[in-house]
Amino acid sequence: MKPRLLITRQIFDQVLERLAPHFDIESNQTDAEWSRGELLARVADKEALFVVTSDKVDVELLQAAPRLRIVATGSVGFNHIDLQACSARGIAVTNTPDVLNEATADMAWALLMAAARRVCESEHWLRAGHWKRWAFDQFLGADLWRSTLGIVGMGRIGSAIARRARGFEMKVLYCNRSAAPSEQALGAERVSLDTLLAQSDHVLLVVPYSPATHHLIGERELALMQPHATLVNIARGGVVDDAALIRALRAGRPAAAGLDVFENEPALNPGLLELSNVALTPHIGSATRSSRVGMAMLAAENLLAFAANQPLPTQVGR
Ligand code: 8YV
Repeated sequence: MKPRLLITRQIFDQVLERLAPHFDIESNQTDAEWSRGELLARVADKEALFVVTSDKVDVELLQAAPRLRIVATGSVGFNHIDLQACSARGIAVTNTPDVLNEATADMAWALLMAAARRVCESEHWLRAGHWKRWAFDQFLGADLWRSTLGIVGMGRIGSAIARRARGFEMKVLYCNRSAAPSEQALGAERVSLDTLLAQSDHVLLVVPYSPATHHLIGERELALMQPHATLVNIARGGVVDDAALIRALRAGRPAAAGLDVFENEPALNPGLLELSNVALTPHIGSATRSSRVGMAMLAAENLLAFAANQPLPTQVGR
């Protein structure tokens, strides 16, 4: 008998076709997210579960899923999964590293440029019919070329961002638990978080979320930033204290922000919507076709390895 697999989102046809011969699949075919109760009911008889970051895999879910053997998340981040509880039950957890590095690094740059050069703000102004004349001081933004970039979290995505900074002839500072092996090749200098915040013209957050990085950037840290600086968060909601950021942006320090992730997403702190100096995107850091298909396919490869009793390609927390 084939193992039963629950897939919480619509996925690409080619991925479903890869999985279909090996699993008895129940998947969400609608645009709507299943309610928590519905998810818990559907997972009850499943051996395998394919989730995304908004599906919380916690003790409650595991209790509702006595047959569960594997959780494959279609994401590199796995802070939505209780690894300890899974491991205590002998449930394997897999993620999707690397396949999204370049797309996510591109998005960090897209948000940085949009925020620093006021792309969204000026577009809204233009669409609202305010453009009557050209002026020397209209929508002055911050320079990127030869500025100082601070990268908080120099892992695979952080390094991909730093590589792109070379083309902008930027000085690159970074902070990380340990020195990045690519430090020399990237021409990057490791400093403390406080030094990075104080010396950078642009700060990019790329750290995984954990209790240790909860509100890593709050009121004190924002106050260390330069008034003209830009803050970009493509990491996780909760790494930034959104309420503190709103107060700081209102006061104009930092000058601008670019945010792809939020504390209670998809709900947004309404204060963000009132600010013109913030560029907002709905958690689309990895959203290119090749990257998203790569992520779904890697999650599928892990599930197929499980079905074949083979080592899992990208297991976490072992
Ligand atoms: C995902 C992400 O697209 O991989 C991650 O950790 O945050 C995004 O790339 C999204 O969270 C879907 O699971």
